[in-house]
Amino acid sequence: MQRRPTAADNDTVTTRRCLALSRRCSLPALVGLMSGCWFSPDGTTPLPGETDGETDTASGTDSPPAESDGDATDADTDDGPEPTTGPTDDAPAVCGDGVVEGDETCDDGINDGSYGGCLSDCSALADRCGDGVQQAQLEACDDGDDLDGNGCNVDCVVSGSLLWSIDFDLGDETNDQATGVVALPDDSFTVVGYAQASPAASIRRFSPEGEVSWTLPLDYGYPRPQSIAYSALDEGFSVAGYSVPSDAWVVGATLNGNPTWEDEYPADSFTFDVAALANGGFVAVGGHVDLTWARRYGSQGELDWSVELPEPSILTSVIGHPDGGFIIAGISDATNSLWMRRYSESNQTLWTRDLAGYETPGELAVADNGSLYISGTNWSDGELWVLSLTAEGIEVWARSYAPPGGGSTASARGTAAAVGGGVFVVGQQYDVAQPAPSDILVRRYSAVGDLDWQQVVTSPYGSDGFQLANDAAVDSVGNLIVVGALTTDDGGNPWVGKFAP
Ligand SMILES: [Ca+2]
Ligand SMILES: [Ca+2]
Ligand SMILES: [Ca+2]
Repeated sequence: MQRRPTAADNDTVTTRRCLALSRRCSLPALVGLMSGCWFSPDGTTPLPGETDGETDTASGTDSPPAESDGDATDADTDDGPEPTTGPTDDAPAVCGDGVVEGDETCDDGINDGSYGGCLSDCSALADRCGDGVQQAQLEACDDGDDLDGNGCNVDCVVSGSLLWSIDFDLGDETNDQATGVVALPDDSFTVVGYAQASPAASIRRFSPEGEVSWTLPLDYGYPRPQSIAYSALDEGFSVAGYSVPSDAWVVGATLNGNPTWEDEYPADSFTFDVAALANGGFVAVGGHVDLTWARRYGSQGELDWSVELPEPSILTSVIGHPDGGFIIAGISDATNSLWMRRYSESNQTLWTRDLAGYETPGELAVADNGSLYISGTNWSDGELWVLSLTAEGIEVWARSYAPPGGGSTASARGTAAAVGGGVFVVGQQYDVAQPAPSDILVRRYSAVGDLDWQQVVTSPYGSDGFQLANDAAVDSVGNLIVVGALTTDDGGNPWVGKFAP
């Protein structure tokens, strides 16, 4: 996952906003924007959200690239004047030549004042996304800052907007559901799911717009795929799950959906999660009657390492860490608490934590800086919880949520780190005030634990049925892809929705 640009990355952020605008801009206008789209019209007042320390860098005053590498001997071989890369100070600026120079704030070569462009005298940018003013026909919002998730995003889309959603048949008309999703570097994504009452189960790859690229059936009796991981290094997937009644398996597949390897276990086993490792390969977690286990695989599915643990009682999640190691989490029945352990790249235990008060943990997530998130459900209180931890497993903050109204409950099933900080938690909401037995719940928390936004998704079919989210993934520009299930006119279907961050 790419790092979300920060305020320190003005050039990167500028490029992104301008690219977001490019759908509405001519190329010359875009070129003009690239050099100036972060600046207030008068060039003096910081935009809302800018701090005084964030100085302008694109007012046509960028220094030309250093002419030498600092080697003082350059002077010995070049007695002439230093070459210039642009007009000299005494050359008159020409508004309309497509070059930002002199006192010009912008110059896109057209300068007709149209949206996203430049005024006719090159003195200021025209109306645009990022100017802090909403142009009603063109922008859903515009808060002028460089933050996603705080109500209005950098592309002038309302934070948390459901950009699109789809559902599809998996073979029968009962409660089919999608259980896992992973985003790929090109912002396509891959979903696993299964049919409740038939052997149908599959891996399905979608384009960023939600069109199916391919489907790979999973043929393991009555399979219950639980999780999918993607390794960019190995250019392949791994899917973990089990088959009814209970045979655990972990399988590999190529980028094109061809099966490559598989690992199966004896009866009475379950596999709940699989994760890709920073330096290639995968780790899966599961368990059987008396033991839980973690198994580490190489890129071709070779078993590199495994461990069996008498405690915790169930391992529900595993996530790779940027340092090459991984973290596993589960439930300790003995203490009814959250159990976590971090391993190094060489499979050495770095720490183990047992945290009381967090029942039924769901999924782990890791931020780009290596800090951790996990969410879960305290069923006894009818509330979901989310926990922010340092990479050493020290609690930073914790939040819980239950819908208003006695008898309403919320549960968390999926966790995904937001680009630039913060975390998404997805799950299910039973709201006694609503007709549906349950709806899809999506919440975004900031890096310090504030609720940025929440969405509750009901069935577009007008059904009062059963909706839930099982998993979530974040693509390279920060969009959130959520998978789960939806009640339709002809039964339950796997559901996929894409949300603006
Ligand atoms: Ca010019
Ligand atoms: Ca605007
Ligand atoms: Ca914003």
